Amino acid sequence: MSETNPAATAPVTADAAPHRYTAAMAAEIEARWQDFWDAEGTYAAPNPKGDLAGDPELVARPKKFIMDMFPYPSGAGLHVGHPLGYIATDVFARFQRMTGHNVLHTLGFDAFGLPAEQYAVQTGTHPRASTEANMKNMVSQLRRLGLGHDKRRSFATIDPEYYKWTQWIFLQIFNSWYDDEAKRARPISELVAQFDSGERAVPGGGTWSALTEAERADLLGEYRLAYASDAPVNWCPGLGTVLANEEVTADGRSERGNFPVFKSKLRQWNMRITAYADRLLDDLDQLDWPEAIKLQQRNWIGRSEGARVDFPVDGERITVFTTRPDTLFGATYMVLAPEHPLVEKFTPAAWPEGTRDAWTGGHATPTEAVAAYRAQAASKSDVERQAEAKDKTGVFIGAYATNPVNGEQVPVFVADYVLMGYGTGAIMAVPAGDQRDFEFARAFELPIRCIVEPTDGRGTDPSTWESAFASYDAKIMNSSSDEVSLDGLGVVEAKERITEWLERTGAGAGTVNFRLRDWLFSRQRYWGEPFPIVYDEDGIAHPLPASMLPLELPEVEDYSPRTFDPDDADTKPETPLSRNEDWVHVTLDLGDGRGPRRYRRETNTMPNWAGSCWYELRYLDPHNSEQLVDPEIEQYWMGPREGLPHGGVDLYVGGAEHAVLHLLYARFWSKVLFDLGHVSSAEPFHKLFNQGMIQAYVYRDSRGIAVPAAEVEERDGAYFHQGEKVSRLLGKMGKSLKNAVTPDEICAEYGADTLRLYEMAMGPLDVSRPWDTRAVVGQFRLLQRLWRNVVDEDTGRLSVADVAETDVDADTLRALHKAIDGVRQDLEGMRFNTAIAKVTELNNHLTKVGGPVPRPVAERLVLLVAPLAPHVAEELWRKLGHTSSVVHEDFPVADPAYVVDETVTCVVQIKGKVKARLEVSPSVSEEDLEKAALADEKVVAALGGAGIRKVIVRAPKLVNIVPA
Ligand code: ANZ
Repeated sequence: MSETNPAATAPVTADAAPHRYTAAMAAEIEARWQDFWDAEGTYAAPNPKGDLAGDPELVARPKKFIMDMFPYPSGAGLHVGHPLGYIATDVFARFQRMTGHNVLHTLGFDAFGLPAEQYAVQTGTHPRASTEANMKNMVSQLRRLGLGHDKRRSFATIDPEYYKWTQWIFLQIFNSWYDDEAKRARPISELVAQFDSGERAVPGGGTWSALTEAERADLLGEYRLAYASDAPVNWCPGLGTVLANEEVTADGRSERGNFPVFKSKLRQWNMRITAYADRLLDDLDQLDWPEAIKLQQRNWIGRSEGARVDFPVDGERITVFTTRPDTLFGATYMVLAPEHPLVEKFTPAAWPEGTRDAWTGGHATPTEAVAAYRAQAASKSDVERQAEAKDKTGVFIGAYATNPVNGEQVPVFVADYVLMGYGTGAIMAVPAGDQRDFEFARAFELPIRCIVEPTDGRGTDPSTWESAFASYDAKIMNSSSDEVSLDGLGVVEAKERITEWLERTGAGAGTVNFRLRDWLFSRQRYWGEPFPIVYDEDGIAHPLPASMLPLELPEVEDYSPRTFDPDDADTKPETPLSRNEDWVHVTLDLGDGRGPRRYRRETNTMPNWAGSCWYELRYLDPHNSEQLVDPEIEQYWMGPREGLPHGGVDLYVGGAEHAVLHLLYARFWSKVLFDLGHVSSAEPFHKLFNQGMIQAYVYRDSRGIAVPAAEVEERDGAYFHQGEKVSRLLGKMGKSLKNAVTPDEICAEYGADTLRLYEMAMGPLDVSRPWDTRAVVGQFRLLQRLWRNVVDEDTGRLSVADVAETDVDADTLRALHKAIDGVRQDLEGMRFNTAIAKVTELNNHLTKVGGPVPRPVAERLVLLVAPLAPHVAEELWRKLGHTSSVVHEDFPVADPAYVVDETVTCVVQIKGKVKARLEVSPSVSEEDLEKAALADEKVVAALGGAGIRKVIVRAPKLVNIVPA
């Protein structure tokens, strides 16, 4: 949408004053300073040591590590929405540089992953070729914006020197286990030592030395933080790969591509992120993140306090997890998830006497009924299974369990509303208290016992109820045995008492359950990091030694994923790397004393999240080939410090869509690396900021098809495309909606400084806002006026008055210092839009006053603008006679004498009539304003002792009093 506005193009024409700030001039200035900054390494942030060591004076300053979520090099290139965050961090980084910080700011590329691969498959080019071409294009688009990046620190996750360390971290994770007592990860060798010495018992008895190699591998696999296991995973035939839970939408489809996802039992790599559930939850409190994101992480981790209860069955037992152990007396049946491993064991050959017809599903034997029900459940996603409105289905397995609290025999069912992946995969069903159990009990004619006294007047006879009764504020009833009574207790006390009883009798124990599952870490794709794992003849996994890293992704002919009919759940994935015999089967000496042997390589690749789990660390020490990161350098930029007990990046800006996936995974890796002593920061990102989205109008014709926004004309409030009326709605910006505006277009028309100002001026950074190309010119005009205030448009010479500050008129000094004060605070608080408003105000003041601008004012105006519009600021700074870059100048400091508190007039009305005027601070609180109004002499007099019925306060400007 690049409507050309006559007003916008006017200044660009040739008949303008020869030294006016025009698009052509902006282009020239911007290119010149970008080259200069690159050549001078203006944005190089020195490390305290190593190959990027530098100016000790800079290193000694307080430091700031300011980071963006790095981009994915998509084939579509950037539209103006993409750089919003990059510009914001750049403005902030420049401000921090000018206020005495050593600032690390750079940008790399997250270049592995599905979209690049899909794009490559579609276009028939190798993913590396297309990814590199895309990166090249993005680099030049980004360079045009004048972002102050330390380019020495940039990299892409597909660089072998980078993914060498991604693989190395995988090995660290593989080679460690979580010590629940010490609450941290430890090397697996320490666990082996414990088993070997007998300090820790080998499960199942026996000694470590008596175990075979395969048995040892299996046992350690139960502990390793990265492990392969056969488990039901999310298989997406349409994409040809398995997916992490986080990549599956609420309706059980793939986040990418929207294909059905099925549960399928496959051998896959997992990361034991669940070991860190508590720490991932607890440490959120220390982070400066938006509350909404913290909440999403808390919900995803999903900590529930409750109890484990064992229900005996024929000498075995079914263990359930419940959040309501206080309702144990109301448990009238049990349900196992259809996949529960004990189902087969408990299912007898024939229906026991007294089995109701409603329970059998019409099958002749329990075995048959269970098999049929299992097959039916397997074809559904977890979400379908849990859907609230859905009819409850299930079958009796032909067995009874004993309710430990009252000895009652309760029937055991399988039903798909109980999921294997949550709790223990088994529940005690309490139809009176749980709606799903209630519906099931009704459908299967199971008893419902009222164990919580309803507080809503429905009475205590469940046969008259229409739903379960759930409340935490009610009293327990019908819950007494010889051993324990909960009757009359509130829920909280009842929970305590029954948990104590469970623990005393050994029938159960208080426990905490998490919703979080382990992270499925392998993908059946080509374009990802190969696993540094090989298998021997016995199928035992061996890690490659670090000396064999990087294990490079082999060049292959056919890198396409094998996809299947999206609805065919019975398909199995095929890894593209497995088609490469020479690479897969190798003879290696792993340096483990076993000499050269034949091995088979792991042919899965890592998920696209792997590369972004630790990239902040690589920025610190990007060329280190010996270590992940030098500890001293890591400590310097990211270590714990005052107010940041876990350390981390000072500011991380990106979209809110990464609330769980990337941010949770990266936190997990940080914690493992911290535990193993490789880094001093236990959290990757201390402060997180989510920028809003830049939206754009989507124009659609009568068939609903988007038409090119740039070709749409507006007439009398209606929109037309080729004469046809079209509709207009606010939506996303993008190629598919034909409304993308590129930064390149805007830079060509106005220059990068104008684009930067416009994006920052559009509104508060965290709020989404509509793009309006026609409004961009407003910021261009600001820069023209700024230019005119410093440079003579006819001669190109400096036009400022060389006077001392003492000779500047008081009004101007007040305007200047207020602007300095306000802009400083706004930039520090990332309120870039209001900062620009203040710069504009000062600039307008100078224009209005007229005459040459006094040098002390002009200089500081240029410094105020420098973080926002760095090119024009650099140019003007040099014109003002300075020989060093504006980038490292000190940001101006306001003289408090001129920053007197402003006041506004507040009108006080009684019954709508003005009775008094108060001078108050613009930020006065409603309470204070009300007090001041009621205390005012004139108001007191006007009220004449009458009482007050109501006071309406609209701070800071109005108080309306309604007397009684
Ligand atoms: C008895 C009970 C009585 C329950 C009552 C609830 C209300 P949250 O809070 O999400 O942790 N549950 C346990 N495991 C399950 C599984 N694998 N699939 C489906 N449901 C499962 O929920 C915990 C509650 O969800 C547990 O507490 C259990 O039902 C059920 F008045 O046990 B409750």
